[in-house]
Amino acid sequence: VIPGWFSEMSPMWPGEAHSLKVEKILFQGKSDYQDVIVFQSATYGKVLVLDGVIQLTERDECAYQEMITHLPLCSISNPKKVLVIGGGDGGVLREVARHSSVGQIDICEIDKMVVDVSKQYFPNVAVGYEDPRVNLIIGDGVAFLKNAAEGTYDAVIVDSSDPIGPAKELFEKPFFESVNRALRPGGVVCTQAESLWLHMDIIEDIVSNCREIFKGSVNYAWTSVPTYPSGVIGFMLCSTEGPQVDFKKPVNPIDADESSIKSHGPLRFYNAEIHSAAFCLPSFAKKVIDSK
Ligand code: AAT
Repeated sequence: VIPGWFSEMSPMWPGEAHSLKVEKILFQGKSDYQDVIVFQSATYGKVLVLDGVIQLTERDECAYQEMITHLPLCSISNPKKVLVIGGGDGGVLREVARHSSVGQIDICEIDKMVVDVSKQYFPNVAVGYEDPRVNLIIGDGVAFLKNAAEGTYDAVIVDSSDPIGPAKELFEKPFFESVNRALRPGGVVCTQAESLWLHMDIIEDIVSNCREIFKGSVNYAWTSVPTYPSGVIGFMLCSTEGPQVDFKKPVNPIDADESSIKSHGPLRFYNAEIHSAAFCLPSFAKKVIDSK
């Protein structure tokens, strides 16, 4: 451990630790679920850390939040009801709110401290909560989806932390079954699905569960986020039985949408080309994912 630096260590990425220089610790607390830290870094702006793991930095959060949101929402026309699981910082809400077709945005985050801390230290991220379409539920996403009415949502976005801690069940089969039930026919789900470099074992399990459950299409996409382990993170994108969804060909463009740019500013990362490119996989991963 280098004094004055934060190093991200976890059994999920043994033998390596990405480090950021700390200027100042702004918040340190312990919620019912996890340790919460906010610090000012020297080069990535403010950083939110849960149980020692970086959740977002001001500098690169756009890459993650824009991709996890617009990959599913730009793949279907006229999304109306959207559910976010996790995502307590509000960044995904901010991105969902760009879509004018959306009339209802439910969010189920387990940890109220994440919501409060984000509103205090990350106003440009938590701005998502200011949209009147947002309906916040503090609770466990697994329980929430178990009780959700069948066929309710056009899209579910699972912005979850890693499977060590409160998010463990969000990576398991019963959870994906509940998601499938809560989606309308031809509805879509996008879940945080870890790193191609570090977690092919986890990805393999998610892919085989999803192929059994989601009878539409099942795809893996990825993006570059410098402050996530190994610098990349992926997403599992699936659709339910019903009208076919071709995730690789976005039908609902947002990057040139004038009203979205006017109300929310231009997108920093997502565009239609990077959408399609996100589904191109390195050969080692393609072989495994296609064979599942
Ligand atoms: N958008 C920032 C990125 C995140 S945040 C993940 C959120 O999921 C956290 O706020 C956490 O409190 C919440 N969460 C964890 N478990 C549950 C649950 N069971 N139900 C609802 N919300 C939950 C993800 C960062 C990825 C990091 C990659 N290494």
